Amino acid sequence: FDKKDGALVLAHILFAFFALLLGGIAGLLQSVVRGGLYTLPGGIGYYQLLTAHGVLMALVFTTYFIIGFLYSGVSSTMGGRLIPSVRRMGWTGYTLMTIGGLLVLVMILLNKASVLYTFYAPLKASPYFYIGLALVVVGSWISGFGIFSQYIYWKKTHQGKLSPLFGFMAVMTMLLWQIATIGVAIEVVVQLIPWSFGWTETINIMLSRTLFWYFGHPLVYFWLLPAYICWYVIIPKIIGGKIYSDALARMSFVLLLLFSIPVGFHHQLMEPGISPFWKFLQVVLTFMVVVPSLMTAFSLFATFELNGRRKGATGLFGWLKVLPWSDVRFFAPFMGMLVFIPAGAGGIVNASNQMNAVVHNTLWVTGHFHLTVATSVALTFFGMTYWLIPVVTNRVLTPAMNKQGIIQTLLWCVGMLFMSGSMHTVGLFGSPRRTAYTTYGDHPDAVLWMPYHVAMAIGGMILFIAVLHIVWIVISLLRSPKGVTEYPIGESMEPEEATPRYLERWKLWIAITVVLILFAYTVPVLQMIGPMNPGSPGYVTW
Ligand code: HAS
Repeated sequence: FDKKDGALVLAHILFAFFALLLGGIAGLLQSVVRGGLYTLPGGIGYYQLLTAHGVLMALVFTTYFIIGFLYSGVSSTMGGRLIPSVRRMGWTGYTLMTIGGLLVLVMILLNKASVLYTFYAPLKASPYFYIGLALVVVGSWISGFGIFSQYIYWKKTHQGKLSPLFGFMAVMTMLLWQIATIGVAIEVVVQLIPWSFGWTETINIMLSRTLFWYFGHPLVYFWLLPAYICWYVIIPKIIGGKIYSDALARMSFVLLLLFSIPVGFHHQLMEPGISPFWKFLQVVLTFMVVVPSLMTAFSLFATFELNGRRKGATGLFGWLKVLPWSDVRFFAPFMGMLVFIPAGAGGIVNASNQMNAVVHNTLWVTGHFHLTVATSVALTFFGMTYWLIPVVTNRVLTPAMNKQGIIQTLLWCVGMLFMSGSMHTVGLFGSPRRTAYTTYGDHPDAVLWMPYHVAMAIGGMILFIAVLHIVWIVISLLRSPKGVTEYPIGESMEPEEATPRYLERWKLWIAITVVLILFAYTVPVLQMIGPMNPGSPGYVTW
């Protein structure tokens, strides 16, 4: 692996794990506070910790890991190394993101930005918190343009050829990110910064939440797509099989681009100020975005089964026996896949209007995203780390480290079983999310919730040990023996000609995405900002 590219990738990965460690400390503390087991010293606030935890885990850990991983893959599959201008863009993006990220962190630590990771108005943070966020977004755009440039360079030097699957998926992931972040950029620059500086007195709450969720939902697919890249492209190679269908994999990514953005209202189903028709429409689109995940499940089962049959496995589940269970590069992402089945089912519950009324703003939702992003995605990212760090540092994974990885994965799953299991259950009993320790004056309902909150704290403690374990593994990987580790890229079962070329017609997919966004958002946004405002007291104009 190219040394200079390796340094860029490693810088991203190490920063990601640094954020994971800090976020893990905040997570442990807040879980024991909420369970009533500990009182915070020195004026540290519960919501301050919750903000730090959410921002560091959901925004910093993921974004750095994803960009580092995508750069590693495009370097490997599209040219063997990054062209110098792309590498420069990668470093510029990294620097801006890091300056912005540190500014955000300092504001949270100073207790000037305890606004949670969704930073909803009217909670107001210091303007420097929002400026930090804007820098992170601009930095990530530059990194995204780097990935597009490498793709364009590859296309120019390979006229008429189908792009490598990894490259295609990397472009799709960053495209999704660029289109989605426009919403949060407008919210931060046009609404939040002027308001927090005091230049504007009021803020349109409905609009700010809508702009946030226009970004916030595709954000979850920005986390998911790199995990899907691993499941589609890397896992077949690791298990010694082949990618079931290149065309199906590309199609599922196209569908994820089209349908992941015009669905933000499923986070706002319980909010006034949006007419039921537009909520209904976005719920229909939400059910459309489930389809590519079902296609992914189908494709994974097909890959596993065909791989097993080729190796002589018989019977309905014989293929399970020939999977490499003791290889952490397979085992950790596999546990992520397994957890994604109940996690995705929970998402479908959330998306259903009537059931959303039961679970919205309860700990059920927190349970849902600890299964999706904090288990399916996080375990997949951990699983990738076992070969990614050796690849970019020209080292090898030792059997001892592999064993540690298996233990770490199991620890994570057990911790999450306690934590997310109790969150889901107590959420159904009505326990609200984002609430510090309280028994509401010993109200019987709240007293009933308490054992579950304690179980959550036990899960939090196990997970904290697992965070320390993975950080220790990362440090050990940096010191593992020198050697060559292959970048595991799977091959498709079908010949290249089987993939229809229209799947790479970017202009077409971007145009359809824009049409869908305009369709889903134009009227409701106009209703929020004035011309079509029906004038109910629930509406505030600019
Ligand atoms: Fe979600 C809230 C709906 C997926 C993350 N979600 C959240 C929040 C986060 C989040 C962070 O409709 C909280 C935001 C906040 O702070 O308020 N979500 C969905 C739906 C899906 C979904 C329909 N969510 C995700 C993913 C996330 C994520 C992915 C992160 C990565 N979510 C919602 C809704 C809310 C919500 C509402 C708002 C709730 C509220 O009221 O506030 C779907 O995309 C899920 C589709 C998934 C599947 C599963 C496919 C299974 C696969 C695995 C195959 C396994 C194999 C191995 C092959 C249909 C691909 C098996 C092997 C064997 C041997 C068995």
